[in-house]
Amino acid sequence: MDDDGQIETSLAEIQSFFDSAPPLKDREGIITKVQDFIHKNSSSSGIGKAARVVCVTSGGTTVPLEQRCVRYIDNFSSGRRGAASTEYFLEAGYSVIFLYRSGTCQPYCSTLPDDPFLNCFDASDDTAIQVHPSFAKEVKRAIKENRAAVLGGRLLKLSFTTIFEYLQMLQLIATSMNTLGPSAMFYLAAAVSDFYVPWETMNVHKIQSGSGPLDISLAQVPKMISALRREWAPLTFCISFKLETDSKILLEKARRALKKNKVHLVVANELSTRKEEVIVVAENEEIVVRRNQSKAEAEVERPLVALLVDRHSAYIKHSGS
Ligand code: 9Z3
Repeated sequence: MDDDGQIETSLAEIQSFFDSAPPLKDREGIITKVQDFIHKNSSSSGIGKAARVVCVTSGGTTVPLEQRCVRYIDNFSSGRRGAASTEYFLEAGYSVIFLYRSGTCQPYCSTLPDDPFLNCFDASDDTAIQVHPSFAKEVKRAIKENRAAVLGGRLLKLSFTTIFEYLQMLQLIATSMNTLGPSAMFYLAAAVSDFYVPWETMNVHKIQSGSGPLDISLAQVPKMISALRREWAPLTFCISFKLETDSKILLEKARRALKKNKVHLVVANELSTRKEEVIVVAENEEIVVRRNQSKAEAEVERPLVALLVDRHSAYIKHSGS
């Protein structure tokens, strides 16, 4: 047991999770995209200058209850934090692998309405569709910035839905990113399921409701952050997030996660105040980061990413690369 009262995750448990997971669709295609992206970014950085690449994870993972899934358990996350942070990392000169839950917030889209296709465009003229003037600035910015980042080879977007897809993709991204050494960073903002139904014990077909209350047993998802740190990408700079709803236990849990998983920093946040402030927990200090409250549109991710970029620079310097 560790000091969180949890049983320490063994590599055997992790292997058995992956062995029993349904195969990742288009695994080879994803590997090629990731490797090409990393290769392109490491060779374009110039002699003696290490490319900075960050993997931002974003959104919540689902736990299917049936193999032909009709019902699932979800983890809360709008993906707003991951999408906004991606914009600030790109602005700071990083290349970003944005590993996001399908259907959640996207970079450069936060100022658009939920259904931009219907609200931003005007089709009253029969010959052409036009952007509604009140959204022209936002739409232009989203298209321009997104296109520049994706076509410029600095933003790779990969989507997941289930916990199985997320962890398989994270593993393959991590092992590839380790080749970049200390100049690679993980920013693990996705809300990851703690419990799941193992694939082999899962109903194949839709669970029938005729037989009374549903009784399902959930297994614990092996703690993959420590595998990422120890096995998959030990050379990289790693930041995890700790989310709680009870502010009284938040810091203690974040400190334990820092120690247990041996990550470099833990960003602690409480659900109801997560857009206002976060606390960055390091080994010897805890830094409160707040959004600039004098500006309505200011986001906490701007000062947060600035602080993390600074800490990452110190890590790179210290590692001698
Ligand atoms: C976070 O704590 C993120 O900051 C939020 C962002 C999910 C709260 P939104 O997407 O919210 O902007 O709506 N992410 C990590 C949550 C998590 O599952 N952490 C695990 C834990 O707390 C560790 S991996 O135990």
